Amino acid sequence: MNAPASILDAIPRRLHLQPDHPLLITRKLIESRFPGYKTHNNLFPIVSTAQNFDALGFPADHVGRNRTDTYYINKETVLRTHTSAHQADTFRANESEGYLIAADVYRRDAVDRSHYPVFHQMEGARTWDRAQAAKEGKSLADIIWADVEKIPKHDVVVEDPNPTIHPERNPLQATHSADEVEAIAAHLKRSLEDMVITIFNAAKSATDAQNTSAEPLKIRWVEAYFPFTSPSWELEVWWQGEWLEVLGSGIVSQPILNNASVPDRVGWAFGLGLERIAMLLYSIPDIRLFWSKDSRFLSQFSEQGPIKTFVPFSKFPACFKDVSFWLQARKSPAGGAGATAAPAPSNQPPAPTSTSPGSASSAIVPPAAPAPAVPTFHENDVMEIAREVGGDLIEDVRLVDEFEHPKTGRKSLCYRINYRSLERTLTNEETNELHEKLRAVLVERLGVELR
Ligand code: FA5
Ligand code: MG
Repeated sequence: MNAPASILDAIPRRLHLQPDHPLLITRKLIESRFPGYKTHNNLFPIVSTAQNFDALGFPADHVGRNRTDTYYINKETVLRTHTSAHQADTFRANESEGYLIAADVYRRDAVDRSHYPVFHQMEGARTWDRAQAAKEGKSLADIIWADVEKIPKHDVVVEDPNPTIHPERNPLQATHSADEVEAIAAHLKRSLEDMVITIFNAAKSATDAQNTSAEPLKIRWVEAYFPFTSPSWELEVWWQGEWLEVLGSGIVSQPILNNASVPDRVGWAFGLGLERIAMLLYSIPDIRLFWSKDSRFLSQFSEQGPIKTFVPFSKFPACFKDVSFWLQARKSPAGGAGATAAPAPSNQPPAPTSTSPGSASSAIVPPAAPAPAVPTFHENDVMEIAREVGGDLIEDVRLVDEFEHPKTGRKSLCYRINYRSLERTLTNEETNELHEKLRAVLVERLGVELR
């Protein structure tokens, strides 16, 4: 069990079900663009590793399974890391051609304005029945193209430079035809573009109403990889000067459908970050705000009436503090006479980051055969300790310096912690106290040596 109290406390919050909460309003707005899709908003957050990983084809050594990335309740039970944990069961129930699942998900991850260890995803999927098409004497691709025509058209220019199928980067599955996949991909992309454009237009009318200038919408599709879809894509939106990833998607791996006893069905699935979409919709600048119980936040949102841009109640000052430490192994319990720890591994490439779910942060991985006494350092541990100690008073945690001692080979890291409350000005004593505590917990848990 590696879930701290701060995470367990979030489980009953269920923000996507709270009346007038921006995540509920965002969820409903998205649902309205998928008429006829069956919605599930009450699925229990604790799932088996079989549901979260195995059923989706995650290899046994996938980084997403690590305790550095995932909260375990016990060896075979986790807090779901994504709504895809419910794909197999929902396909098996086979209640509808399309479904949407909104739920809270949990990940050890980076700490910044767009990442939070508890967030909300919406999963969507749409499948078609090949056997039914054959019975009707129609081509499945033609049936799907006819459905594509039913999705509202738009005139936004979307960057989508890559071919739908790429033999190495984004391959066709063995049992699929290129014609079918082109049609399914068009249905997927048009559906999700319609959703994002709807959100953007609602946001734009909100800002226009307040007479501020809004930037034109810029969106793009990029190739992606997931163990449970192929080909796969991510959709990104230009937001406050950066590309913000809002969702992952792709053609559902056929073994998932086969194992769910619906081998005749083929289709697409996506998973989006509800907070990311709500941030676009309301111009909410920081993901921590969704957890606020402050009425100055909550009173700004209503299910009735038009969307109104969020007005930050005030910008309170930030306070940056750095912490530098040597990576160092814990002394062995046997206590080998003050045994100085072996140097942390160096010159290792960062762990792969495009793997999903999670892992936006880099890991400093041990050599192929790690010396057993050296605990692996993972940046997510720093992130979590920061959240635990500072809670929502920490806005951002960033690695600002890395240094390797030329003689000893020991490695030193420096993290910059940005303390800022969303609700008030922090006092110096308060931030100093938090920072001292943070330093102590880093030593205690990670066995690092402060510089
Ligand atoms: C997934 O979780 C896949 N299950 C999505 C998927 C579903 C792909 C079905 C294919 C088919 P990913 O890890 O990229 O993918 O997360 C999906 C979205 O969740 C991201 O695009 C982002 O919008 C949001 N997200 C991810 N991590 C965080 C975080 N720490 N805080 C807030 N939002 C996040
Ligand atoms: Mg992703």
